Amino acid sequence: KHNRSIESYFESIGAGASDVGLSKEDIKKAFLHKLFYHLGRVPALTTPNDLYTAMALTIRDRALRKFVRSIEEFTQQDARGVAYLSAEYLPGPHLGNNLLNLHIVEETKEALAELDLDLDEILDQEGEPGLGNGGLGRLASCFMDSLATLGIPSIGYGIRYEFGIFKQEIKEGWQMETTDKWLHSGNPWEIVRPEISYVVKFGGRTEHRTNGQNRYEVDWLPDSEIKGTAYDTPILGYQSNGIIMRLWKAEAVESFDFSVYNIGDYYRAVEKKLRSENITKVLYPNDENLSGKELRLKQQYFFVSCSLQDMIRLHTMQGRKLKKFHEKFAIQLNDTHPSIAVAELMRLLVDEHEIEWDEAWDITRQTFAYTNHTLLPEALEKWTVSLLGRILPRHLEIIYEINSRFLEELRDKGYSGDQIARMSLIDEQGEPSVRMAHLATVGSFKVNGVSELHSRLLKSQVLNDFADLWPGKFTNVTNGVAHRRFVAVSNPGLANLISEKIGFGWLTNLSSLSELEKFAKDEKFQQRWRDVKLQNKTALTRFIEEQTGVKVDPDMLFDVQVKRIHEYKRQHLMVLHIIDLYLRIKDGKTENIAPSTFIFAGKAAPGYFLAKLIIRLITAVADLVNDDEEVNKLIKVVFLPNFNVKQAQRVYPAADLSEQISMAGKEASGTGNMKFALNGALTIGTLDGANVEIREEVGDENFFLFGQTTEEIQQTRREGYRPYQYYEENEKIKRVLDFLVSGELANGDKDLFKPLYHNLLQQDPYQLLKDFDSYCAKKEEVFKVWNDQEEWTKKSILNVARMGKFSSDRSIQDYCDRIWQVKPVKIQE
Ligand code: CGF
Repeated sequence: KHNRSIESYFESIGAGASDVGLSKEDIKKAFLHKLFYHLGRVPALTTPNDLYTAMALTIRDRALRKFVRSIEEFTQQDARGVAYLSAEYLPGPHLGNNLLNLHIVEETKEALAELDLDLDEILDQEGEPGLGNGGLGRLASCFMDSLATLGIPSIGYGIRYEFGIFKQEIKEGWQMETTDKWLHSGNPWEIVRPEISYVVKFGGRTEHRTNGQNRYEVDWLPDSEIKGTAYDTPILGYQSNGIIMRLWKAEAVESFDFSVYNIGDYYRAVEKKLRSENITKVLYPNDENLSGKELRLKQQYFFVSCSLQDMIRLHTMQGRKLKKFHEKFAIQLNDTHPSIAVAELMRLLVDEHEIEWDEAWDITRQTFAYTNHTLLPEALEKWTVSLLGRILPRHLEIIYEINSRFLEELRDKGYSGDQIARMSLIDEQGEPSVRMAHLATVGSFKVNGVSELHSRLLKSQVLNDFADLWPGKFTNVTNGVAHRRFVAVSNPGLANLISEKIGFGWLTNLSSLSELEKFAKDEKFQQRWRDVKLQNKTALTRFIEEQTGVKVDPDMLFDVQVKRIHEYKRQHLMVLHIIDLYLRIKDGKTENIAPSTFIFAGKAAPGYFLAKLIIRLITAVADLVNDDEEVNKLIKVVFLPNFNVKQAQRVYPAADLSEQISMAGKEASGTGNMKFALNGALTIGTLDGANVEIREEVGDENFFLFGQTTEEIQQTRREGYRPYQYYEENEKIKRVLDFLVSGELANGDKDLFKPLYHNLLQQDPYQLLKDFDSYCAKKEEVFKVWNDQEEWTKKSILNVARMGKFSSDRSIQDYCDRIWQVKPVKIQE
């Protein structure tokens, strides 16, 4: 009886699809309906949040319709699908993107205008779920957008953190963190599914025995259980399917234990409930350094277990055999954060579904694929054997079993003791710990890096032994970005100009931007290109003043570095150059300096002292520069607090120059680099991550390259890098560094920046001093080109025209072809 199509249900009640219609009248009617009957508001008493919520609910209905239709189609076609497991997502505001995807921006604007309301004000009202730290989480959300657009049967699983990434405020120049209460005014986009919930076990011990049929069995007797409940958010594709991001919230298995009858136990039961809910309370705010926190391991296991149980339910619900699981699901591990899934799937198959080890291992290894996102040693996750054994005793046994079989295989192949120790899932040096990247690699059928360079380094360095053993397992998928969000929604001026010239094809096929090439030298087109940029810069100027009180001139060159604050990203290299400019201006040597506003934004991990000191340095230099009449006509410095997706959408469209200046070999890919270039910013950058491919695409003559290559960096290190030598021998470096501790910054405090000063002089682990001259020289070239606006604009147009490769649609297509072997199933409307 449930085999009827959705259309026929609508027909049977005489409603037709128009109940979620997309005309101006439909939207207006639905919006008022939501306002009155969902929120219970009369017009005179509505708050901005009510208006936003009513609009969001109106659009959510329409998104859900797409999603329901997609599910219907996926099910009918019994399609193979993808589950994307990610501990982080950064979806950004949903409303604008959904309006674009439904193609109803104009209709909605008009519907609201007829009610004397303004769409932009409503859009501005929306906050965002900060359920990630940076690149990795935002990538996951770009992928959701593209999965939906391409019609890939898919689902994104994650964690519904009650508090996302902290809110950053700047107080007396320092970063201060406050909690992000993103659910405070409600979240109209999600739907709670109380009926979709699973029990997840923790702690306790295992019991091994042989059953009546001589089968070896293991019971896990946990010491606590927690329930995970699904919260679904529909993610729309562009004029296409809808998919679901399913996030798990932790709850006590029983909120109140009714067997207790005395007050003391009642309170204990309440405490237990609170403890359980702690698991999904807060996101760990470190992007590159995971410090072995117990709660973090619990979070990872919790969401992985819920997700796998859910997939098994979805798979078997339709009468399919569990042994065919891998034929229906490819599971992508977004970094090692969900890699405990390898052991969990084994446990579910072997212990709970009684599949023999060898067969279960075959299924597991044909199910998972693993994306590595970093080469930084401090970011490669490890869990001590003692912690893992205490929280997940059965999983530790399974990991040991996987390892002993794997090492046996290596021994059979004649591997040496050294090699075996290097490849083992257990690191025996110091306190024994489980290497999660090794578990993910052994348990997956494919492993990929996120840019050509990164994938190459992954194979030649971090996972070198594994790449030798299984060369076919390793591949690359260069990251991409949701260009619809980051150009069409964020930069409507540019999007309209592009569409006017080449049509709308670029929205679904970014490569067609190449048709813009022929206009690169067209003077009229160049002028309009500049007009759009100026408009965006003027809008950002207002925002900057509102946020920081600093007035900047939109005619200046906007030179921007926005990303997490990290030594390897070298925000401080940009600052050293600004100090050099300041000193030059003070010396009266202002020739060749193009008037510039240097804009920074980004969060530092709360426990990362040097990163926080770098923020303090930026704000100190900003105060010095902005308050000095002699200087501030030529340069200004801004630190925009609380960088997030919404702010990013204002910043990228207004940038002239994009700073991608990490030490080569450290940034796996970067995705901000792509968003800037797509918005017409030129890049100054090193040969790191995806910069390499961006430069290949846009052409060397349209990219400001500087600094050492990965190989040169290694060579410098091998030769014994002595940063002090650069200080001694390079007058400019000496002057800039001495300035840091001169007391001229930060009200005469000579000690404040000493830790940075010493760090650079004594270790300089990211070789700023070695790359400094080359960076400064490139900046001179930037100024020169900027002074020739026609030349600059031509380069800017060519940059955009040649960025076709960097859509996340292309990345997802690569995943489908190279890894998942999944085909699109598009809904027919
Ligand atoms: O992932 C990153 C980012 N920090 O989240 N890595 N991690 N982990 C890399 O550092 C970026 O280079 C990369 O673009 C991003 C997404 O792959």
